[in-house]
Amino acid sequence: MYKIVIANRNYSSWSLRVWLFLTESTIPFEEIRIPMFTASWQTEIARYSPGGRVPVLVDGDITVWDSSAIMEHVREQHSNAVGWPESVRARAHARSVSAEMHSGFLAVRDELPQNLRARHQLDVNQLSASCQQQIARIDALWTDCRQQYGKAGKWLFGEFSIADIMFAPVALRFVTYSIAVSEHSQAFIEAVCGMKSVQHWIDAARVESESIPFIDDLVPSRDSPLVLG
Ligand SMILES: N[C@@H](CCC(=O)N[C@@H](CS)C(=O)NCC(=O)O)C(=O)O
Repeated sequence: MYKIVIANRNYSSWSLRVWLFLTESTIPFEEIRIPMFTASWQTEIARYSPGGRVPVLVDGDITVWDSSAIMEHVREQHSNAVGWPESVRARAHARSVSAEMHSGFLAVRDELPQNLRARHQLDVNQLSASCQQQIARIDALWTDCRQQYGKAGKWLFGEFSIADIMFAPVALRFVTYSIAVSEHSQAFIEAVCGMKSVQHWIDAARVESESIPFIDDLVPSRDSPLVLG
């Protein structure tokens, strides 16, 4: 059985993506949870990954780190796992926006860190110009997907796909920080919040005992000790 190494549910968005992918694919797995930024975090994670970050997938004597590599690896072995849309055009689009998420939106990731338990009425004008631009880009991206493919279902490309997994934690951040978005984007956020698996993850996050003060206190990212995913 696969093992996944994840961090705190409350704070770790990349852990959530891989957990959601396996859960929604109904692939059984065991979980190893290592809370982030404790004194022993780096030593403990180094036992599993040379990259020093989570998530990590352990598949027998094979180790895979980085969420995209994990999803690709698992999909090679499970053809029914959550994947890409049917049509070539939608698939190209879904791959593009997923890669855009995986490699970008750094200001959003820094300035709006995942914190599922928290609620902030954030004034977006307090965010950096690049963070505001990235929020607008995400809103436009979701709106475009919903307008083009929304007739086929409630997800970004109609049917549930890897693109929804990539953006699910972003939808949850927009709830945490009360970020206003278009009606189409709001429908996507509500679809994510309505998932049983997501609610299950959030319920477990609520009862975690650890607190990461620089995230809970919304310390400006330039003063934060580390960049989160
Ligand atoms: N590109 C990586 C990002 C992984 C990542 O940044 N994970 C965060 C947790 S969500 C982490 O391990 N942060 C610890 C650190 O920055 O030391 C992926 O897709 O898995």
